[in-house]
Amino acid sequence: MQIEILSNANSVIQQDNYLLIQTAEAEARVWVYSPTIIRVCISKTFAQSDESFAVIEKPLDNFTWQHLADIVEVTTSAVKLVINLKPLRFEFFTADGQPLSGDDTRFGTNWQAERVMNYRKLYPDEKFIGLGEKAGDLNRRGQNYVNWNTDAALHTITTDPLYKTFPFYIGLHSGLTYAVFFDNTHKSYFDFGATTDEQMMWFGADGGDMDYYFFGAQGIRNILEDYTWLTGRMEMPPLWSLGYQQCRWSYMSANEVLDVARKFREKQIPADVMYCDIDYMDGYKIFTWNKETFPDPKGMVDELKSMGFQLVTIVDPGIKIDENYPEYKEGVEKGYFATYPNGELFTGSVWPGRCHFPDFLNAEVREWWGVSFKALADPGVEGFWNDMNEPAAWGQNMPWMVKFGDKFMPEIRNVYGMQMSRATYNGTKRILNGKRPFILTRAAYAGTQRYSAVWTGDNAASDEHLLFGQRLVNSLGLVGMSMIGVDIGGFMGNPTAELMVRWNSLGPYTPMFRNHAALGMTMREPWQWGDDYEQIIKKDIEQRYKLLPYIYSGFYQSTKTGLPLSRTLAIDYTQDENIYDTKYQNQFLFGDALLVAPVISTVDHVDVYLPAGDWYRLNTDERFTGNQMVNVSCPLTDLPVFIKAGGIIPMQNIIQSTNEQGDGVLQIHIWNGDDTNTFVYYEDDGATYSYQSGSYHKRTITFDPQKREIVFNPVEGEYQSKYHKLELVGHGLDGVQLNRQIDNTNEVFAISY
Ligand code: MIG
Repeated sequence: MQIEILSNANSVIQQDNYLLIQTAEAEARVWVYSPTIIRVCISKTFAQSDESFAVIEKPLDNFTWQHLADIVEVTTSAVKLVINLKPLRFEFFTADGQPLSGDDTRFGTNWQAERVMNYRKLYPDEKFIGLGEKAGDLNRRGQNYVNWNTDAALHTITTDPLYKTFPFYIGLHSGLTYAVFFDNTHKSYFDFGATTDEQMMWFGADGGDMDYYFFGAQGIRNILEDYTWLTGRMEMPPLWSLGYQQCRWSYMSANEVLDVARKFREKQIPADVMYCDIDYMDGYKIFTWNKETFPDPKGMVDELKSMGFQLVTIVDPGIKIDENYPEYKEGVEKGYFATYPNGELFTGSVWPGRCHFPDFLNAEVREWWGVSFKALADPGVEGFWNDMNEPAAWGQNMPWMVKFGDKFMPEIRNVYGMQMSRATYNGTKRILNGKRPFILTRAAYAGTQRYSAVWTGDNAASDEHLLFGQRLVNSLGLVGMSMIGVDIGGFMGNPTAELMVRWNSLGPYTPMFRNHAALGMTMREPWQWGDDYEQIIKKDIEQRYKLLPYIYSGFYQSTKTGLPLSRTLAIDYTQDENIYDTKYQNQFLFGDALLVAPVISTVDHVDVYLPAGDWYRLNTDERFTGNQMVNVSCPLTDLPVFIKAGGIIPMQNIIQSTNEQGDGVLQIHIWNGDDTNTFVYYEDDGATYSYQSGSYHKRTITFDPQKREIVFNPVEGEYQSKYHKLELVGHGLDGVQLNRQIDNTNEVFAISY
């Protein structure tokens, strides 16, 4: 095999809205998408259509560039791209000339046959974060990774690859930030200085183009806003999906599902969601129900709904080969399944036995798949869980000759799951007639936030997985995802009661709060752990329900800015070295005001790092000074959770499900601080898309501790808040009494204390 290194440019012209640069072996194109986003695509072919599964925005119509001897400069108000023509290399600077990131001048972009790579300069102090669901530390410096969506059953905390592909990383050096999104669906590789003698970092893929977007915004919040502008943001999730979710593989019958749901109500433990894993189906045939064990799906869902529960059902991609199965027959007739190159249908074995696999890359197939959900939606299901979509089959691998339209497996594997969730989302959105479906997927590619929530797959019931899971959630938050869950309790293995309790205490601060367990594992419901522990878990779940107004507002922020709900401290404390310390790297902000330190189940004291500012312990209101490590107690009843001084948190009374009206009082908790702080409160009907046409209730709350004043700014939107009273609750006000109730009117008003 030979190596070809991108050589001298022999022509540079502007064509339409891009710069076209030719070398002997390839062609480079440069587009400007915004002042902070520049795309470079280096290709040998440019034959294929310029389609992306991730990107939803278009480049600008024009941009500024100049040709100076052996250099071309593309400049925006924020970024300068210097293109060296001999040989062709790209380097990005801030507008005032500070180097951000560039090609290694010797090797730049190069090829080994179809494999394409980009070698880049590595700065001595450079750190890397991102890539989403990846093992290893928050700072990925010195690590290398592969993207190849895999059913990573039995994975450990070092397994790579896992289920998802997000080829997006953020680089940090010299007090600057930048990011790169490598939009390539082939098997891809990222080496953050693992093996290059501290000289280079590199990324590449087995095929396709060197097609990347460079982000030059300063500050990680701005980078996330740009990245999610380019690849899209989530829509508001149905409110019920933010309640407590109870899953297991499997509740084996309608009676069992109903019994568990009833028990939550009897015990007054709040919950919103029950799940049906694969055993609800007839012989694992997708879009069917087992007639013996689930004889009356509508009756079951009706009864669940009457108790304030929603049901989520699982679907896998594999369609069973069975002449009496309409989905099979129709799929074959219409040519909807993946084939071998000779046109024969590809067959793989999964739960149903021998199966064919829908070609979700085909719009007509997505349409067909979407409509099929009537079998689940008609009886009332509104949540759809997409599993095994790496895609998985027994033996894990699928022949690389398997074809999806005109593309082969190696090129589409990393987007298959995303396209399945796209089909599921668009289809069920239509069927539900204006109600928000809830979609959950295991496999994903950049942009999946537009369609679906994700969970981190088959973790294990251990303390190290508890911490690892949090790291995955935090890292997924750096790639556009916000609605993220881990199997609380651990999927494989049986947790100790203490681990179960501890993990549930992290649940309120996990974007998606779902308990799940594998087949054959001990039962995991909150009442399986003895009375005392049941009471602790109950309190944790209640905490989730109290926080829902805050959490819902946090998701609103995700829909507008791409900022995730669970935020690694790297987002706001980027330059603080301590937060990358492996001891503190799992800590995160949950929304604007809360700092959470995940803790294993076997300790009752833990070191927590509090970054700059003052902090209050949630359960005691004890005030701490930041910028230091503190050793705090952490009994199973009290996970270390802190509130940023000046923090504003809207809460509500404890309800048993999001269906319940509650007492109509929105509590506004504030914690004393030094600086003025604001919180954007957001509410809508929690169920439909009418918020997109003005039916929402949004207001900025400003807390000025110096003036001792809280201002409720005018309400925007036409939705009438379900809270008719506001109750102000002060913390850390040195004995000053703030607590009072007032009417929740839509006009501006101020409360002084
Ligand atoms: O081969 O549907 O990750 O959550 O319970 C295992 C059964 C298939 C894997 C999922 C897991 C689910 C299980 N599934």
